[in-house]
Amino acid sequence: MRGLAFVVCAWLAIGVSALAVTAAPESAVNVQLFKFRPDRIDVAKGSRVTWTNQDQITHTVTSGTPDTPDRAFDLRLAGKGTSGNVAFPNAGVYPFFCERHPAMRGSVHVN
Ligand SMILES: [Cu+2]
Repeated sequence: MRGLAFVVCAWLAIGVSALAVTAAPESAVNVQLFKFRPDRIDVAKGSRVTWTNQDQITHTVTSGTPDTPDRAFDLRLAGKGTSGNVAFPNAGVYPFFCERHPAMRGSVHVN
């Protein structure tokens, strides 16, 4: 019985430290009044960016530009309060736009 308690404690300790190690930095973009706010976001490699829709209507967060969408990611945010996130493991500049409102554009700069 004592052995089991020790194993459980050790398992909990490993679980908690693993969580701390894998927690990637997070960055947030609001989608509000037909704009991405901010429209440029700078993050470190390995970060996760979360977009949250503050408008009542559906917006998308689609990778690429309206002329050349690449759909490396394509989030559909169907109304107020919906959100989605994308991880960026590699450095680079990742433009995105809203497929329903092509004037809505932004970019993620991963360093
Ligand atoms: Cu939109």
